Amino acid sequence: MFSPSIVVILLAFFIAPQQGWSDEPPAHAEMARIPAGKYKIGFNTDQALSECAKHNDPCKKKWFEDEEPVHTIYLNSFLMDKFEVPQEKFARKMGNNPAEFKGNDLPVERVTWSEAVEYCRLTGKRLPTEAEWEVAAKGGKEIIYTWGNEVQSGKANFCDFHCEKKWQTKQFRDGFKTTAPVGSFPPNGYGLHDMGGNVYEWVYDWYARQYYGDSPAKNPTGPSTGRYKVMRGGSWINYPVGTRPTDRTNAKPDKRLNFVGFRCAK
Ligand SMILES: [Ca+2]
Ligand SMILES: [Ca+2]
Repeated sequence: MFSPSIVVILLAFFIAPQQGWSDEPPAHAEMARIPAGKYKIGFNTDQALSECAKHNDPCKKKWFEDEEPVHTIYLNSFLMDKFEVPQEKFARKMGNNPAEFKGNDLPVERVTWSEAVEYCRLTGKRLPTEAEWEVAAKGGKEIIYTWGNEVQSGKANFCDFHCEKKWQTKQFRDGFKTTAPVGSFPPNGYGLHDMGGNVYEWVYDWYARQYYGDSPAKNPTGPSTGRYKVMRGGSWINYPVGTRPTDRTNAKPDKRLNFVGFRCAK
């Protein structure tokens, strides 16, 4: 039998780490592992168009054509940050905070692609590839949005009732006019927050409109060159349909946009 003092010591052993938790948790607590395997990526254009038209007008087919064809790829296992990079962490590592909407827990935005690459490098990580990002965003499920198949209030930060843009989707309320503190909405199937909405996220790949038609079947890393970099996941400024895991968008890598941030992979 354990003596009472041993029980006390054992209890102290189990309780102490939580009381003495440092403000820098180990990497595994900040990241989720996405298993190696075959994954379906891409989306049907007509389905995307009808999904858009359920809640918004106008909707244009050309916005969604780059998500075709749906195809299967193989990915090695990787780690993904659970949160968009918040301003406090970015500023501490980079010595500046380019964000327009200021707040320690708000996601950094107005960050260039190169700055995102540099931040990830300094933290021993890298930007995810476009394919990794899409697979991670789906959370291991075949669903239209990161949370399921229907747009709902309280699942992601998009251009809702509070959003002061003329294309706001008034019938939904997420509570945020612009950016929300990272992790304000429930995680997806892999434990990742804000993969849909809040800020777009830069990924590693150059953008090519037809890339899903000719990408390699194993660990695709994008075209070898280009003018635009891919950003993913939609943001506070978008229709809900823009927050789907399969939505593909792009911008020049030196652009500073108040709706584009990033997260790192490893
Ligand atoms: Ca919003
Ligand atoms: Ca996001």
